[in-house]
Amino acid sequence: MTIRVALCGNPNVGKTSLFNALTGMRQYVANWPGVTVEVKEGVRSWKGHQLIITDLPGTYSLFATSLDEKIARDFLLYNTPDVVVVVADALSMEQGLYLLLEILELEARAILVVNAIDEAKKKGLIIDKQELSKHLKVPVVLTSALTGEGIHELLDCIVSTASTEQKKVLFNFSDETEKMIQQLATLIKTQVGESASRWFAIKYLEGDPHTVEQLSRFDLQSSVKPGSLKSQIARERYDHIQLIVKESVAAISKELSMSEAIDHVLTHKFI
Ligand code: BGO
Repeated sequence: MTIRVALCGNPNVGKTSLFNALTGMRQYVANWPGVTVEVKEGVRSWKGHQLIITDLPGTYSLFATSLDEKIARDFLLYNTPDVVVVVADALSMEQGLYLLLEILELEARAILVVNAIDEAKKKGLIIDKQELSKHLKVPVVLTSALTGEGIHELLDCIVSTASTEQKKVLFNFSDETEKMIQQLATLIKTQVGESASRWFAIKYLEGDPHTVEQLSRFDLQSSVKPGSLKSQIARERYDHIQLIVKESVAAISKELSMSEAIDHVLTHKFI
């Protein structure tokens, strides 16, 4: 079976190192017409399967304001890879989890990789992958691209995830926000299709310039202002992430209090 895998994550989380660990020397620059940013692809055989892994440009969100973000988002939206691996840094997971929540809106089969687990252990942090997985409803693999820890587990996880049923594991916003999303999704579903309508509704309410432009011909502005829920949506996602991190991160080192451990993972300000 050929499995198409997209690797995405914030810049500097070890995505390139992980890509190298997964694909070794079997990588090349993908030939994407009209795309000036270099995108690498690599191939890996694993237990009878061929994995084609695309290393998407590092991005903080799928808000299409930069070219890198637009490339990553268009790839996920229109190429629909079989599995999306979202790489987060064990020492500052917050933004990586934010990206994951956005990607889940695309109804992708996603895996969360928490990389640099060697660094987290050195600092006395325990990251409970079962707990993370329970809250996020996606498989979680802890890796170190530096030592190779977790790489085989990740390959196994990609193979097993590829053959699972594609399921909706959407983050539920507050009732008030959900109501606005659903109202807008209903208005646009004939234009963008049923399955993408929630994604476009959220992006419109966040004020994503690309989506606002795409939907401008439908004259939605009289009923819903673009960007009207921008801060509300971000706040609800971050609140949810903070709760998840509080449940999933613990301190093993005596010098590190529990709140310091959580603060560290959330903000990376500690030390
Ligand atoms: C330098 N563990 C540890 N400890 N470090 C890691 C891991 C890991 O699991 N994974 C990656 N790194 P990229 P993006 C560097 O380059 O893959 C390190 O942007 C240095 N360079 O080695 O490039 C990795 O693709 C000098 O560190 O990330 C790299 O996502 C001194 O994280 C950095 C120290 O990895 C970014 C580190 C000249």
